[in-house]
Amino acid sequence: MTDVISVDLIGTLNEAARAALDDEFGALGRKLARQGADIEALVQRAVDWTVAIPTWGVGTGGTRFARFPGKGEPRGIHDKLEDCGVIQQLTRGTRTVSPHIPWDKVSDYNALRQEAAQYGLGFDAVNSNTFQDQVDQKLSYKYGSLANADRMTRTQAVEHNLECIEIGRALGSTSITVWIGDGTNFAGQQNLTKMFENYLDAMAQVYAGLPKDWLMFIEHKMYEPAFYSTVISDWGSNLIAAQTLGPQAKCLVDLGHHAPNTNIEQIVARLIHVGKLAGFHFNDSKYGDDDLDAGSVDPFRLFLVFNELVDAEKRGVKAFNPAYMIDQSHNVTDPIESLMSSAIEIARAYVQASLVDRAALAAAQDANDTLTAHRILKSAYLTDVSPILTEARIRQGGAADPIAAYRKAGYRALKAKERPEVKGASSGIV
Ligand code: LRH
Ligand code: MN
Repeated sequence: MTDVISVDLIGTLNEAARAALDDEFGALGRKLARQGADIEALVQRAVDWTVAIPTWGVGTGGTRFARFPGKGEPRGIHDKLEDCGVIQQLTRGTRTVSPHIPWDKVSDYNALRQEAAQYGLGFDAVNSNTFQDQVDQKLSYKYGSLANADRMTRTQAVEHNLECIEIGRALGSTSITVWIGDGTNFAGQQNLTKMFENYLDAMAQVYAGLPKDWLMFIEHKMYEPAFYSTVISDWGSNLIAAQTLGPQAKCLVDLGHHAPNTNIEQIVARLIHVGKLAGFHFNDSKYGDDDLDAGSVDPFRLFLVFNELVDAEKRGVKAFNPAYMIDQSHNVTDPIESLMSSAIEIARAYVQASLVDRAALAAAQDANDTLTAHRILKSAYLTDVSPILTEARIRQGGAADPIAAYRKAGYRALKAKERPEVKGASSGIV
């Protein structure tokens, strides 16, 4: 196991934080005990919790207008794994990475799997990419990929997804995420039903290539890059596709892929109800697919999504095992710091939702005691569970304050010396 950041430095910083933590942990423990909750059980839930890091998230992101690369930018998957190793070493809550093909293509995936294991990392869902044209590509995806009017282009997109499955098998993944930007910019540009049927026909060929223990995650998105219609634009189209394709196809919820103010927690509840919740791409947004840090705009909404997830877990929903992944674009912050902070905010929402007194909530709901029901939920959200999250990190060898430890270690400055500066204008999310 490779510890990129000095273990002694982490130990020294944790020791300095110990006294204050013990005081806050003790006080929270007594508060929770008065509510009949066991703080040690919550620490164990925080220890067991993990969320996947997007390999494409450790490089500085951008928009269609510009991308302003930072210092020590990762040059490729090997640098990205090292950066993901730092995030896991300090937070101890990000034990897998989600790769994107062809951005993370290499010649030896078995070696890459070993390399990741060195950092204590495994591979989560592999992401295909038929929303860009590659240099050696025969047919363009300008007018779509799996839903393109041209059969040969659809076949090319199917073959790419089947190749991603083979790559994922070599990496130890057991799922593929299929997001396509296919759609139209003008009414009449394409027949909306024919596009959907083309898509279903092509996805059935990808589905046929799934190993028996694999899942296919279908990701919906309201718009962008298409601006009039998008083939898989919402959870309705997504659910029809997943039900049409079969039991191994499920619906992935990227929080940023909905209209502002959409009640995403109810979409989550519905997908759980039909056994079709694949999992999540966590991020936050105020307007469009802003890919901002999770919990940075509307942490209460993130909590409400986790409230549905913990409720399903406590109800004993069968085969309930959603995939939890981050999908963000870090345009103005150090990507490693943003991913660590986001991983902590996602774990926070999970632990807060685990605090909800579900028996009392159900009783208030049954009695139509609206305000009591809301206050029970709100009191869990308003509980500062930071001591639980910090204790869970330290017990696993992580940092009491990952961002402080990262800055103290001077990792970015070190990488800035090692990795050539990226100059010149560029744009796009990666
Ligand atoms: C599409 C998306 C998808 C990824 C891409 C990087 O907006 O959310 O999940 O493939 O971002
Ligand atoms: Mn996404």
